[in-house]
Amino acid sequence: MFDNISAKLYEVMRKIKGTGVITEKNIEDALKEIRMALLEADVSYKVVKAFIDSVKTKALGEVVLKAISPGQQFIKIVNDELVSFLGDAEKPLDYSKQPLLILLVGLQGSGKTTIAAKLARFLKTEKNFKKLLLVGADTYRPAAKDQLKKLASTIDVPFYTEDHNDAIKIVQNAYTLAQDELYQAVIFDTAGRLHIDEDMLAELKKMKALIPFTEILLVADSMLGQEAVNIAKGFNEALGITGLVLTKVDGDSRGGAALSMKYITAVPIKFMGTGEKLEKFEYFYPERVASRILGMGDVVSLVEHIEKTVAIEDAQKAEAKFRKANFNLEDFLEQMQAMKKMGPMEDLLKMIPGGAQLGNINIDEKHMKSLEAIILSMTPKERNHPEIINDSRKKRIAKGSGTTSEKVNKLLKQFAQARKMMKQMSRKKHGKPSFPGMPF
Ligand SMILES: Nc1nc2c(ncn2[C@@H]2O[C@H](COP(=O)(O)OP(=O)(O)O)[C@@H](O)[C@H]2O)c(=O)[nH]1
Ligand SMILES: [Mg+2]
Repeated sequence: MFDNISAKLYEVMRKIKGTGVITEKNIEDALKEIRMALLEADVSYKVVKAFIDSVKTKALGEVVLKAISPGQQFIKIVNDELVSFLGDAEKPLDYSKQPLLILLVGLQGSGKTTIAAKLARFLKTEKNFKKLLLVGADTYRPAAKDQLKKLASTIDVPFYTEDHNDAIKIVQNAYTLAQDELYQAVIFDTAGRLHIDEDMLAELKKMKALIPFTEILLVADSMLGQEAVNIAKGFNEALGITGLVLTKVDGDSRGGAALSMKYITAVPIKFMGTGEKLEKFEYFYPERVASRILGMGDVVSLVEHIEKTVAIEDAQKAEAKFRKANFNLEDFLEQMQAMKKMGPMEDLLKMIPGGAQLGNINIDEKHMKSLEAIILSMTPKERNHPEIINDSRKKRIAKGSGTTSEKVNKLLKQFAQARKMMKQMSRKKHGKPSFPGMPF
């Protein structure tokens, strides 16, 4: 799943990733392509519109246009919106009450019976449930009960059904049995139809009225296209589902159903079926899925990393000061320390797209450390007015920092040069701040 949409979005993101200056036009163009990619992946029109509008509002805000690396900031916004459209956090089952009563609903062939057995296996092996019951309440298809019975025996979980066609009676009796015998969890497999069908919904509604289900999970084939919306809506309006289970995620579906159904129902996608075998069952992690769709996990973590350590405002303040050319060694020290907080330069470089190829930009951390030591050995007055540093001060600073007078001299010279250049640049009112002659 998602391969197609992923390839398309990756291309859009790749184009915008390294963009140093971003305009409204860049954003509009990227959004147009994202819109196409989503529609081609069969995401519902309504959901595509909501998604694009939401990204647009955020992307045209101050943050992107003023960010240090706007292209990457934009990718982070798209990623965050994807996560939010897929559900903000994985929602496990509610284990607080026992017996855990799980009703599985969905169209015929969606994978309910398979999921019933997968869930039972999961509760047994991963959650250590000792007393589990699988209930065959699909009285619509002749072989349905047998199918579940066979699966139940392969995982050694008790199976319950009755030999008649009254599904409601079967469900009721199974519930009574679960209470009497203190079962910890009961999973009810029900009948589906090829389409949303009034009889089917009426039967399920009756079950819901009789039994206090902990979860009503809609099992849905991830191959569903535009009709996913109506199916999700139909089941949700009739039953008030508590979660979604996406099946056949291993297939070559385009992934649109996942985005659409979560948005339309506002209930979390709790699990995914990723194959016919019973162990092919996973939690649905919105973050992981979003990063698989975008293929830009690295960029997102880089932006998060930088956001965490250097507030954008701080960087802007420093930049403004630099432009005014009253940037002094105190500010220089602050900048260096802020960079240090971000972790080893090499790790940081690795996270920058293409950063691994920047091997020839040699950031000598030892050199940075000795520069820092020199500045730290200065008095605040010296840092603010480096011109007062005479030979005897130089000697004292060299001694304090464990360096030499020559090194102190070199730093002061480079700094004076940099400042001079900055003054010229700001007089011309252009040019990006940098540290000419400095190690970065
Ligand atoms: N590849 C794949 N096949 C699945 C998956 N889940 C179910 N199936 C297959 O889909 C078909 C219908 O599943 P079933 O559980 O009988 O659906 P139900 O009619 O809703 O009970 C069966 O052949 C299953 O083996 C899955 O996650 N991946
Ligand atoms: Mg079935």
